[in-house]
Amino acid sequence: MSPESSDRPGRTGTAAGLLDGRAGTVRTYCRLCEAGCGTVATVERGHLVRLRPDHDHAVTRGFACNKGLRAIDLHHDPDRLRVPLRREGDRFVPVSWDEALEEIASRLRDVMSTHGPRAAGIYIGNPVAFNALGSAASGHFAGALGTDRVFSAATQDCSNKYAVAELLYGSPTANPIPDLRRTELLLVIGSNPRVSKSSFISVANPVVELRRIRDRGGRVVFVNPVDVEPDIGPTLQIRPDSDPYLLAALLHEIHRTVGFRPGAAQGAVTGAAEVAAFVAAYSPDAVADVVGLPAEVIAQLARDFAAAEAAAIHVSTGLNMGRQGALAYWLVQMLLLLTGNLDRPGGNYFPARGIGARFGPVDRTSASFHTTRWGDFRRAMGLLPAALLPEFIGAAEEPLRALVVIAGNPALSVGGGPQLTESLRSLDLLVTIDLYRNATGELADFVLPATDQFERPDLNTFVQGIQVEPYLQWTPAVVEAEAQQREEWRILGQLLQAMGRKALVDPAATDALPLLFDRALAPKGLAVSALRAAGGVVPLREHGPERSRERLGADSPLECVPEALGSTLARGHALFEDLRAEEPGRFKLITRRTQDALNSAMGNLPTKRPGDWPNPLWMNPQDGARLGLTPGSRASVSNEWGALAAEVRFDPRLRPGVVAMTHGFGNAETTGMPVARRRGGANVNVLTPRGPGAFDPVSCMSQITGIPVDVRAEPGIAPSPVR
Ligand SMILES: Nc1nc2c(c(=O)[nH]1)N[C@H]1C(S)=C(S)[C@@H](COP(=O)(O)OP(=O)(O)OC[C@H]3O[C@@H](n4cnc5c(=O)[nH]c(N)nc54)[C@H](O)[C@@H]3O)O[C@H]1N2
Ligand SMILES: Nc1nc2c(c(=O)[nH]1)N[C@H]1C(S)=C(S)[C@@H](COP(=O)(O)OP(=O)(O)OC[C@H]3O[C@@H](n4cnc5c(=O)[nH]c(N)nc54)[C@H](O)[C@@H]3O)O[C@H]1N2
Ligand code: SF4
Ligand SMILES: [Mo]
Repeated sequence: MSPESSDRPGRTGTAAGLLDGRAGTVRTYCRLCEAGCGTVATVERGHLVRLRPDHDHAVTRGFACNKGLRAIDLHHDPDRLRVPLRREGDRFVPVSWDEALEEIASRLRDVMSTHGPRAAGIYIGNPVAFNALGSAASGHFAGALGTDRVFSAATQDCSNKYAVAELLYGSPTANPIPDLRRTELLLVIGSNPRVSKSSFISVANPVVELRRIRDRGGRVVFVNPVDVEPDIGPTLQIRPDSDPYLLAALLHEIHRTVGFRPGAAQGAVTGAAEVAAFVAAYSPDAVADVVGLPAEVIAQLARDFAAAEAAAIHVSTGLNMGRQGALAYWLVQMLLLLTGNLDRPGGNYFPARGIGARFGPVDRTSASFHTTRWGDFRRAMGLLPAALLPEFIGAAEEPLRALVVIAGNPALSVGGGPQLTESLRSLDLLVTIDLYRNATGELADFVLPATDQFERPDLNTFVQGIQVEPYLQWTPAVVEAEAQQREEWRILGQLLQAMGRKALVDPAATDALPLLFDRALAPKGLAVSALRAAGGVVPLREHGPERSRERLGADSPLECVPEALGSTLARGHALFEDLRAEEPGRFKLITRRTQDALNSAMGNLPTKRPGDWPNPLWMNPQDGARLGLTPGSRASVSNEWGALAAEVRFDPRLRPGVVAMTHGFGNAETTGMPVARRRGGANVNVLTPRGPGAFDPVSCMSQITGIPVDVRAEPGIAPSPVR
């Protein structure tokens, strides 16, 4: 049978019959980032021909970025996967779905019957978050296999938030967002909203929101090694990976001057004295050198924060990805809580949500840590540290032998470089489910073609609880898959069935969304059919921030220092001494995103300047001059973990001593993405710490920013793209 012959199951929720009067257009929304911008797709004869912003969208109001609108190019990329592929030696050959599913199921069964269910695991990539059915099915898949070996991109970007939210507020997804529309003073820590639109806050045009704060007389202060938005507000150009100590000093100074004053709205709070005891050592003077900011500036910010009628904080990956993302995020919560800015208009609050947060019993004791041969850690959302992937694969006892990667690219997104590549290659079975045969797929035994955002019905579940203007949105599949691509939930369900296990939803189901989500929507008096009848978008009744924690259903009283955080605080004290003892001259490598990239996912799209090195090493011109480097010249960057060569670019907005690179590149071996392969670029994660000690034990978050590196002029190393 030709693998191109269509054997896809019947599907509904497609756009047929939904083309809404304006002939041939379908209202949908972008699933590339958390802004979730409404879009309108034009369909002609079953093909997607145009994508534009949805000007009639009640919330996103016609905003969409260049990257989101290029999702149509991803959709049409001729290098996209069309059929299942099986490795045969060095080649990938097309196979039928039946053959692929049967063989994968049989090999998984073999591995698990010989070595136990924990020999199998999954890695859940970032795009799964924007895929309601795919998310539910991925979690279910691991459970149905009986394995707890679950890895995810979340330990590269946000598991510190999950961990702290769970310990403080009772649910990993209870993360209070800043009240942008009412705040007087907003701290934006470790985020570049212009480029990334940020994370853990969902708003279509964050730069405009921030500008409005300034325009109505409020203040926005950035904390970032890069002067990110000079026109909107000043940046405290902090030394990378030192955020916890700036936050501790703010609390120290507030405690010393006006005292801690939790607001009445927060209900009972216990443990404030323990917070005071933790921050006692961190006066602005004591931290000034470590954070690289003058003590007076820190003290002034503390006074301003305490005096503001309402102050709020937004933190993102620049803070999450340091060595102590959980400590820093906990200090942020303490700063909000102990100045009365949690649950207050203009402060941070828990927005209304169309689907409730999950509260379960939380073990807040130190007994909730797992003891392993690679150190103790606590699993937020059940995740294992991705920084330990090679350790799990190479373990002497109970090694991981089979891995299913769902919409992810750990080979480039996780620290490890060649060592990680080799261990992924050494697996008995590696399966990827993706739009491309990406760098990870290149190492796989099977590569399975997934539908993209235009080829599946969906519900904006992931952004519930982080939206500035809360709403639910349903979208139909805009078009049917042109070749044999299938939805992740169907693939995972079919695999389970082939193994004689129960799928989450029958993979033959024609309308899975209501089966899975109607019950969750019922408390709001909604159902998928109601969203559909309303044209897709249903704004939720606007709730003010007052008593938002209570409304969320969180348990009280709020305990500031759950026992499980004890070791995090102790580690914080120890790492302060480490930072003080650090040799001063060494560069720190930080993260950086660019307008036209989305992690590694858009790397195969042609660019305007194809000859350009896609991820240069950015540095302050002063540093460049000191090292004898000029824009366009070549540098080598190295540390104990690895080395790479890159082209140099200058950016005076960077703090001297700090260099920055974008991740997601380094596709020299990725034959499945020929355009990305020709573009070149280096995998910055060869420099990222990995293994024991390279993650935050309370959250399993990897350290990805603030990495010590040596930088040298290297005229001998050619960074030019492979041809
Ligand atoms: N050095 C460094 N490393 C980083 C970061 C950093 O800033 N610096 N950032 C980190 C962050 S924030 C994240 S989120 C992780 C990302 O980590 P990953 O999720 O592992 O990597 P991505 O590059 O996002 O890969 C996503 C893959 O999903 C595929 N895909 C896209 N849409 C779909 C779909 O609908 N279905 C399926 N099945 N596949 C799809 C894409 O083709 C791509 O191959 O990387 C992290 N790594
Ligand atoms: N164009 C584009 N948009 C994206 C993505 C993309 O790859 N490209 N990725 C999406 C994803 S998966 C995510 S998670 C979000 C992330 O959204 P953001 O978290 O806003 O990500 P970045 O733009 O990388 O901004 C991080 C900022 O932290 C700063 N920083 C680095 N190290 C430190 C530090 O130690 N301390 C402090 N205080 N700051 C530091 C960096 O200079 C940078 O300005 O973006 C999403 N949107
Ligand atoms: S901001 Fe994010 S959600 Fe909006 S169009 Fe761009 S990528 Fe898509
Ligand atoms: Mo991310």
